[in-house]
Amino acid sequence: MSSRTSAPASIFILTGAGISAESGVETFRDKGGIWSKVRLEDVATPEAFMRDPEKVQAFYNARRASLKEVAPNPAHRALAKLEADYAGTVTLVTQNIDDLHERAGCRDVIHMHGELLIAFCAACGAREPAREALSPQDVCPRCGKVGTMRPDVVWFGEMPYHLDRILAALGEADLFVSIGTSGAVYPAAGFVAEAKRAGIETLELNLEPTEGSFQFDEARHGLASVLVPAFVE
Ligand code: BJW
Repeated sequence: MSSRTSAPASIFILTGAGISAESGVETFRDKGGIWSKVRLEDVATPEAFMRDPEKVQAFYNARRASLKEVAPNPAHRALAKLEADYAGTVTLVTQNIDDLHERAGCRDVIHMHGELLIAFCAACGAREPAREALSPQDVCPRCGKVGTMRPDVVWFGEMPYHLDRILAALGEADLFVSIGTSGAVYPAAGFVAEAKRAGIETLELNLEPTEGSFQFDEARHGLASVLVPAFVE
């Protein structure tokens, strides 16, 4: 790891939309980002899905379709290399619902906000691959209900996935690295404070300073495609 004298035994990495930005995936809160075009209350809450499933499915269908047009960038590839080569433990937690970490070669990615390429039945909990568009007319292959299949993503007001595993790994880490996230959404936004409380070293890699930058021991600003490979080398 650059600028370190002894490598840490356990690295906890949190990624956000910024790591996929240079692949062509839209971020949420940057100028021209997703939340400047659509109200999150209309597409990213369970209430929105109940009120207007067509609109919510169309929003995610468009994002799923555009995933086919993008590819991992050097930042995703650098983290895959780190996971493969590092002698200690690497825990990779992403808030992203894309599959670019996996396509770069990462084997163990914890998707705390779910995955766009999985469909989930709100009635019985069945999960199945979702490579194509979902529709409010879809039938759950397990329970047979109509209109209950939704993208397996975590909306506002829902509990993020794998929190027990995530918090356990954070508690055992020596270094917390936050990459390409504005730190606007909890509970992920609270991980840096959690790390500080536990005496863990903290590093932010982001295009620009965030509201939470002051909480990190060190913050480096620039493109993820430059900062992340430099960090890994
Ligand atoms: C670059 C770059 C380049 C650009 N290189 N960098 C306090 C405690 C707990 C909960 C709450 C709380 N206060 C409020 C809440 C509730 C709520 C919340 O946080 N609201 C806030 C708005 C205040 N949270 C929830 O509802 C969550 N659930 C929950 O809290 O359950 C109860 C609970 C309680 C206590 C403990 C545990 C649980 C669920 C949140 C679900 C978020 N869902 C979304 C959408 C669904 C998936 C999808 O459609 O994709 O997830 S919202 C959206 O934001 C998406 C993202 O994963 C998430 C984070 O965004 P991210 O990744 O940070 O993107 P941006 O755009 O904000 O930032 C990008 C950054 O990249 C920028 O800084 C750029 O500068 C940078 N960048 N290009 C490097 N090339």
